[in-house]
Amino acid sequence: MDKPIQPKQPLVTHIYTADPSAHVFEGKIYIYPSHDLDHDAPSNDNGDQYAMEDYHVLSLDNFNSPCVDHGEALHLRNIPWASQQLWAPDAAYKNNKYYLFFPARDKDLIFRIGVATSSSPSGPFTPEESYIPGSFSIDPAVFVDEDGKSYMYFGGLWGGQLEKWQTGSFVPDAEGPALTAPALGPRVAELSDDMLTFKDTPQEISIIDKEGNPILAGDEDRRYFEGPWVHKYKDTYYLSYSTGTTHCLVYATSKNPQGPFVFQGTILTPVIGWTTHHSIVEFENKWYLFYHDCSLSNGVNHKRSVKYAELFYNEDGTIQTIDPYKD
Ligand code: FUB
Repeated sequence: MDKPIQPKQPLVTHIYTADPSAHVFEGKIYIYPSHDLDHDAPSNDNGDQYAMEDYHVLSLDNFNSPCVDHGEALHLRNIPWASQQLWAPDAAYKNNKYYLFFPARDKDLIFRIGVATSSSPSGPFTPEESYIPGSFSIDPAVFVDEDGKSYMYFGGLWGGQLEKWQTGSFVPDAEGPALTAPALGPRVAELSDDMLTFKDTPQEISIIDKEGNPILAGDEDRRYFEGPWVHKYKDTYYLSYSTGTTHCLVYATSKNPQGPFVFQGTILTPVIGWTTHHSIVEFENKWYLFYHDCSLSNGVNHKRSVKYAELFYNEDGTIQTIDPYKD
């Protein structure tokens, strides 16, 4: 019989998995990861080595149970508008349906965000004919608020192409802002009731320090890079994300799901591997961080494995920093 999963250990070892988005659906924990390919192509800053072609959904009955791989839930070949690179996905439940949101490059090699639907949280998912109109860049994370409104947060620098959208259209040669200028923020868009389109043009989220000043592009310990996630704890919205070049998961808080968000601190110190990407979920009154590292592949950046750790809040709502390699 399969063994129960252990904290800070790979959830599965038969495939490489990354970018976990965890949700509680139908009383179980479902994890929507990227499925890293086991190839030996060279790496570059554009992320070409992240050449993923399909998604598998994982689930846990609870934290004492083995992890189930439900098999292929969606393949690139079945997505009419996409050409390559199925990067970090997320999922949501609404209207008695499950929605899988995912980034991929379109036929012009521009990253867009697509959606696919299923009657089951484990798929298979049927993609829409085209990507979400007005979508761009990578790393969609969908937060369904208590009032029923749904928001998609997205965006990533470098290979994620966010720098190229500063004017509102795609400018292939565009660079990021000067190091002394405000950093680019993730984007947020409210989703339509059918979850298939944006209600409005996506807006840039502002991340500020406790004095109200914008976090600057040169502040690599705090500025937004990629991998947004939003959760709510005691009436406060927490926006957490990767700092990319400094390899931390950090967070900022707000009383409004669209910000501005005030920078607070670090959730996870660097893992083995270049990327760090996560989700935060409540299950049976405890909170958990799902994340990935490259320990199983001995440090190969594009061969990652999803793990989890329990997450603790302090009395004032701040999050205790997790060291991925300490018990
Ligand atoms: O998995 C490909 C990319 O790596 C994701 O979209 C980023 O967040 C980073 O984890």
